Amino acid sequence: MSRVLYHFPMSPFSRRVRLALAHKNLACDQLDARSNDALLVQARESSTQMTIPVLVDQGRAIGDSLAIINYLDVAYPDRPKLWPSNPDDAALAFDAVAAIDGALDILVDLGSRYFTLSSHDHWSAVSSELVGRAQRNLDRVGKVIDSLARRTVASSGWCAADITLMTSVLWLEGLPARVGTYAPVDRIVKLGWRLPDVLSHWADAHRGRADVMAL
Ligand SMILES: N[C@@H](CCC(=O)N[C@@H](CS)C(=O)NCC(=O)O)C(=O)O
Repeated sequence: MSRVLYHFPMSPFSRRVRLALAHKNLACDQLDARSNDALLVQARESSTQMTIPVLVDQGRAIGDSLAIINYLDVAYPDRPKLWPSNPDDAALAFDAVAAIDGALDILVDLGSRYFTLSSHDHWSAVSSELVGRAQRNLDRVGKVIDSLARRTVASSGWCAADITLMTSVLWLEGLPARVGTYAPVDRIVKLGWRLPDVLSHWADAHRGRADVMAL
């Protein structure tokens, strides 16, 4: 049975899928979609999203990291679950992931897709408003994590919310060191957001995991 993941090695969206595959203990060929132009075109054209990551699993192509994670839980129900089944845990996990992506999507959009508008008169007002939203989302996730007297989002243990949060924290923490390597990184760093310390402290408990270290 073939399973291929088109990914970008440093992307938080790709990395969360790689951790999800590891959680499910599913082997997968991983193709760096930046390694050649033809591969990137092939990856983008495989799914309706036209973004990376894309998983092609047994002839089924799925774009969008969360769609891929949801798919994996449905397609492989006998493997460790990615989403908690207890409603209290599920509510926390889904809400945290929505907030994390509410921050990440804004930062990625402003630093890449929308950046061409940065010379527009209203750019400063619009981007400040959006970065404010991103910051509120990060701060909210920080408060939730701070309120939990445990190491994982769900009481049932490591799940897709932890995977999403971990890869996002690693990405946000790592951006300053990557300045000068890729123009969107430079722009995202300059947007003026701040990663709450509580999220880095939370991540400390998971940095030594074998799957995280293998990212
Ligand atoms: N919501 C998507 C976002 C993926 C995304 O933004 N991917 C970026 C790379 S980090 C991308 O494909 N950028 C190129 C493009 O949009 O053309 C997901 O969760 O997979």
